[in-house]
Amino acid sequence: MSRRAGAPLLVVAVMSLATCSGAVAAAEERKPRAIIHYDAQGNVARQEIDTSGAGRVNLWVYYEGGQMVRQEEDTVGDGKPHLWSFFQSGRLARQEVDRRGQGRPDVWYELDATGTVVRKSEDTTGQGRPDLVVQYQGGVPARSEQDLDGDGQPDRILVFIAGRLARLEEATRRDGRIDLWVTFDDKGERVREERRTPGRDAADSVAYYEGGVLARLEEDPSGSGRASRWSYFTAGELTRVEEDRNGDGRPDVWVTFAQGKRVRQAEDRDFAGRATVLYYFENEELARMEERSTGDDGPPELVTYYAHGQITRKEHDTKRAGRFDMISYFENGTLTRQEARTSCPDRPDVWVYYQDGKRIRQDEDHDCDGVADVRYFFENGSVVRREGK
Ligand SMILES: [Ca+2]
Ligand SMILES: [Ca+2]
Ligand SMILES: [Ca+2]
Repeated sequence: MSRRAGAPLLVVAVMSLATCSGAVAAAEERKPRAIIHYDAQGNVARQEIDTSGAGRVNLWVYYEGGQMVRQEEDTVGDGKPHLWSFFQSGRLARQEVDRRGQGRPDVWYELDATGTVVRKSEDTTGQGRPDLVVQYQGGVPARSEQDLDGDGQPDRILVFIAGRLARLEEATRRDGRIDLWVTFDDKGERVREERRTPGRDAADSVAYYEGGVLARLEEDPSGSGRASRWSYFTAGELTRVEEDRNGDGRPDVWVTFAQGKRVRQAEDRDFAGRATVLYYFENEELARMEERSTGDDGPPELVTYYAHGQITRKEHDTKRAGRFDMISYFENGTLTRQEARTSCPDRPDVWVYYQDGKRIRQDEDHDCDGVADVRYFFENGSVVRREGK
């Protein structure tokens, strides 16, 4: 039940959202040819049209009850349709596009009564089913959902405001449960990033960005429900870390970084609200430890020096008089010598020598002239000889 058309037919323009065929413009000049199929009632059932006069059908138009319901268009010239347009009551309602050339649609559009896209589904992986769904409002994206592991559950949700990305939600474990929330400013730059284990009330971490660059990170590494580590960044580089070790919400460890390396660590060991132990690092190796009962600003009572992980010297203010009255020297980490100020005002007057960690000799200056007057010799901890006055 078909007959050849005697004259070129009016070709219905395909409202292509995804492709621009140009077929309509070319149709008039190249003398399109069409075959019209009729149904039993004499209504047009189908048209097969060669819109470009290239000798090959590239547009198929289907009718039901005399009304156009579908167009199929070969947009690449291989004789097969790659764009499907569906009509309802004469208006374009849906379109499907074969972008990958697999002979089946991989992008699906839904349009509202004004011809504006309201929903786009896309098969981005060629699996044959959509993994990305974008909802539009006023012709611009409002929300998208993407299934990143092909299990049919969306793992990444994007929320757009006035067409620009405002928020990202993601199930980073790909189990369909959101555990990452990212917000963006009106320049599209990341401002806040929260990670939270599904089922937990409190965040595992919250990162704050300035100008799109990480500025502060708050973490709850122990899962206590409250942040206990705060990291601060300048121009994206870590400069300071504060930690709360006793869970009172206030930091008691302060770590300072320079060029990304730890240079100083202050600790409030007895949670008294002040740093009593300070570590200084050189090339990330411990170089000095200061202990001060009065806190960060007070004079240290004990300073210990280190080289390559071994103790080399200790300076001790045993009387808390504001000056070191006992200095201990170490070799290969073992105590070898001590100098003490006991009664002379401005110089040491007792010298103790050690071998294998044991005291072997003690010199004492009794008249403060800097010269020892008495020497004691030890064996196994006991005086065995005395020299001098
Ligand atoms: Ca998934
Ligand atoms: Ca604390
Ligand atoms: Ca003397």
